[in-house]
Amino acid sequence: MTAPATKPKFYPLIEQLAGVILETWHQHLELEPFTLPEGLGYIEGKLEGERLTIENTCYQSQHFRKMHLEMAKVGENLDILHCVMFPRAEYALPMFGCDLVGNPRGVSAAIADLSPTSADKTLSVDYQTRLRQNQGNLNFSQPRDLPEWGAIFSEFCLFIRPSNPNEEQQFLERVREFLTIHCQLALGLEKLSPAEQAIYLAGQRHYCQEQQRNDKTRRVLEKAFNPDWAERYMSQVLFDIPA
Ligand code: BLA
Repeated sequence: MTAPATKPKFYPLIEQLAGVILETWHQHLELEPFTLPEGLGYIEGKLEGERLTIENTCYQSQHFRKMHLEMAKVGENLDILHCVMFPRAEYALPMFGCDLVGNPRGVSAAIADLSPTSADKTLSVDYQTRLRQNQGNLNFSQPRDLPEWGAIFSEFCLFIRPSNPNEEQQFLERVREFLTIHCQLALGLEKLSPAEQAIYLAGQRHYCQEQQRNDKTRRVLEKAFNPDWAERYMSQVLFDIPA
């Protein structure tokens, strides 16, 4: 299926965040296309009579096996941005992940993180130093509690409901910072030994397994398509576990 001639309009913060993600990727990395499994680039389903559309943009680079930006729309009521950068196992890199869930009244969930994949599940000193620099300036009035599987996220994880335009812009700029730090530090890394690669790959596998426990995502996909399709999409597109 090909994308419709008229692009759907998303909640403004979602459009802006997609712009920031693509801009930062293009600014720092040499991008190559990444082909998703057959038929999963542009998708349409029906959720309780409402049309669900999913648009995927996907790249790879020297340091990242797969950089996935997804924008999904359920009728007029639910807009979702999902983004994950999967590192190549050759590099000691955390996982960048971001999810934004919006409705006509605002954004209910805005989450972004650089999640560790090392054996001791901490970020390197370089990441910690850069991430601490502006952390003290952040101020969100409605922080949200992570679910149990959220133990995969770092101490820098941002999970909030933005309560006004100022907080929306603050979130946007913090994500830009996460992405800039991530791309810049990735470019300076040496390749790991095969033994070390195995450890980081295990870390990625664990991250993906835990993300697949997100019942809220699964429920939207199960209702719009069916449980088998949802399982396939979550395990092969959203959080595919590298071999
Ligand atoms: C929450 N994700 C949600 C919610 C919905 C989705 C409807 C509930 C919103 C709310 O509680 O206000 C739905 N998200 C989707 C769908 C897709 C999607 C359908 O990406 C894809 C088609 N999720 C991620 C990534 C992270 C993530 C990369 O995909 C984090 C880096 C986190 N989403 C995340 C978390 C919650 C959430 C932690 C809250 C879960 C909870 O409260 O139980």
